[in-house]
Amino acid sequence: MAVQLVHSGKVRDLYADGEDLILVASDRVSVYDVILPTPIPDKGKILTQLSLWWFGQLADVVPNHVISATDVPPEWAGRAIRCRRLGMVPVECIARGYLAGLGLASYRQTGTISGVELPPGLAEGAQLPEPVYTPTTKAAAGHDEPMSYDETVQAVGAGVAADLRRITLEVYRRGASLAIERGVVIADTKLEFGLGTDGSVILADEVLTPDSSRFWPADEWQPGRPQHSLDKQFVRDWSATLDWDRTPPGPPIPDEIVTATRDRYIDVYQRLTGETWRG
Ligand code: Q0T
Repeated sequence: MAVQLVHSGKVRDLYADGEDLILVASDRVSVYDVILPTPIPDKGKILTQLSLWWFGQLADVVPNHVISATDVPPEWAGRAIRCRRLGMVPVECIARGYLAGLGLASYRQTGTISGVELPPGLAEGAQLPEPVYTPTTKAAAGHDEPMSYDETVQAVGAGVAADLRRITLEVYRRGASLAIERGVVIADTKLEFGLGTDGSVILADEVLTPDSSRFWPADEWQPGRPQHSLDKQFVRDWSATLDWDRTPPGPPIPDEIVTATRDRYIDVYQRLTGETWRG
């Protein structure tokens, strides 16, 4: 039976193959939430292989949706994962260990993030005293909204809500502590979970990739300013030199920026996994 497109995201596509799903990572790249017309060669393969490596590293923390990374249509070899079709939890599970993005905005406005009171005087990019769980809704259109812990309990029940928080923080702690030893700050990460037939929580989607997380080079980390992105900094810096208003369509990326960015994705993969990238 032929695979059928279920959902096309900004950078990844989801197909149904009988009972299973096939998650396919493209080489598309976004900057300021706009997909650029030029692909980054091998980006989808690199992030898929990184995600698979993390699923393995985290197998003792949480079961995952992976069925096979090799039993996929040959044209998608390396960039696709065959996975179990799960009932998805309607919560985006985010853990933050550093002050950036919406966490920074919330701290500046209220001194809190997701109801957690933080010490005064933290700088942009600062490490938090401990990681904070900041769940949001999964909006079909528009932007995800913060959810209180109680709202997650209303949405999924007390048992699953507690599992989501515990597992999200454990995945973040494990990932961030391994990454920092290898020169990568993982500032925050977004996880998606499904439920097994027995109600158990299963890690789905991608995990601890630079598309689902903020990765910063540890040797350039300097609280008090916006942090350099480990993967997209060259694209951002180049796009900032253009007369472009950050609305679609984005500009084509010059070859030297494409090459430097591809090298960054390979570098992240190699640093974290300790494996040589063989594309
Ligand atoms: C999903 C059931 O479509 C998505 O991303 C790609 C564009 C997000 N998404 C994932 C599911 C998964 C997964 N992963 C799963 N194992 N079972 N649904 C739905 N949306």
